[in-house]
Amino acid sequence: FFANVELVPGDPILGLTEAYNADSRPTKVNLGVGIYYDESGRIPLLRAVKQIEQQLANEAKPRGYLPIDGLPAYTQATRELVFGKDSPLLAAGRVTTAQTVGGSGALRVGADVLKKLLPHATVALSNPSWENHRAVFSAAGFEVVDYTYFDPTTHGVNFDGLLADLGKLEAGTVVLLHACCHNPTGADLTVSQWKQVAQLLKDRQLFPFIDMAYQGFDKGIEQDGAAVRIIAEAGIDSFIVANSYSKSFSLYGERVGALSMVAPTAADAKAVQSQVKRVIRTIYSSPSTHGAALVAGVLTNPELRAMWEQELTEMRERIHALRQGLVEKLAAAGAPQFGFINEQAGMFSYSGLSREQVERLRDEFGIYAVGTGRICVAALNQNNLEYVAKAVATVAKG
Ligand code: PLP
Ligand code: TYF
Repeated sequence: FFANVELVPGDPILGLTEAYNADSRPTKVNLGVGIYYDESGRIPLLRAVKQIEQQLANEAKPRGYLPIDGLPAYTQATRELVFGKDSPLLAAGRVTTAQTVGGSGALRVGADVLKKLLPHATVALSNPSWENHRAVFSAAGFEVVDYTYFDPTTHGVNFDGLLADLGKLEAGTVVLLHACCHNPTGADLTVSQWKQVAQLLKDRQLFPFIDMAYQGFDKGIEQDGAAVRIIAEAGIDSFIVANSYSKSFSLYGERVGALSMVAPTAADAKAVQSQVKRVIRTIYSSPSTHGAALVAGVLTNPELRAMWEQELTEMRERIHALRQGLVEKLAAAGAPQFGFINEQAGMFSYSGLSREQVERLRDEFGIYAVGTGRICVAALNQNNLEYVAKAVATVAKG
């Protein structure tokens, strides 16, 4: 049966890490995958996470199955973080949240539920978007289209193009929106632009599907969640938020995410939750315990929560400093045209480097970036910053 099976291409981003690992040059740098590394080049284990983990180890609790939709303390704390504790949607019981296998799991479960509820919808993604968005929504059976997003000349958002394209979509189209720290470009909407987008979505009866994988990585927990609140305040009665703690808790491998679905009434939310549970039951039955216990333990303990918020603040401030350092070192190396990196948000920057320039970075310098020119700023540190800046300046000169 398995003779002549088609070999399909691997994930281009995760494949870069394999190539990086196989590279023997000591000066190599991996700017490919979206992971936050600390100043020593390691993935941090946050102090708050370490504390709760030790506490839980001491308690040595049994590991029964979680409910299909996950740990209640986790889903409740997530709802409050994502929508804001004082959100009228929460008070009205209109938000139903399920723990999922990472943000990726939230996207896929959300897509499968939507396929059942809006079977004929098309899904619109920003151009460009995270490559997995297209893969996940296509795999769930949706036709996927693009809307204009990035302007390569300004390295920011082409807002007129975005409004024009969203305005042309058919009513009922699912519009995937990055809440903040847009992957791959680093170009985000301002609050006033979000308000215009929310109004347009409402007027044209488009369905918002918000992906929030980087809450707290640009301006702060509340500011980075502005898109969710603005869409709620616009009076759009049904929408989805997929969120991930992979980055904000530095818990990549624990696969901690959640799917929140907003419905017009509390009764509708109950029915929606039954649909979510049916989908989860038929994929993996119920989620795993450990990561969710860590996140819930930190979010619900005032002391640990304050510690986590402080650590999150340190991570985002360090990213800002790295952006600034990179821009300065690039200018010093004769490439002053990269000032826009300071205007972009989150882990990523669409650097504007061509595929050929990215290849030269890899071949000549052992610096790995995505072929589209996306670099992960959060992989820089004081040891590699100057090396990277000089290499980028060299290939940018041509
Ligand atoms: N959405 C975006 C935009 C991402 O960049 C990521 C990155 O990992 C995810 C979703 C998936 O999150 P997770 O790693 O928790 O599955
Ligand atoms: O875009 C990134 O680099 C992160 C990590 O299939 C990632 O979101 C990349 C590819 C993938 C899963 C996660």
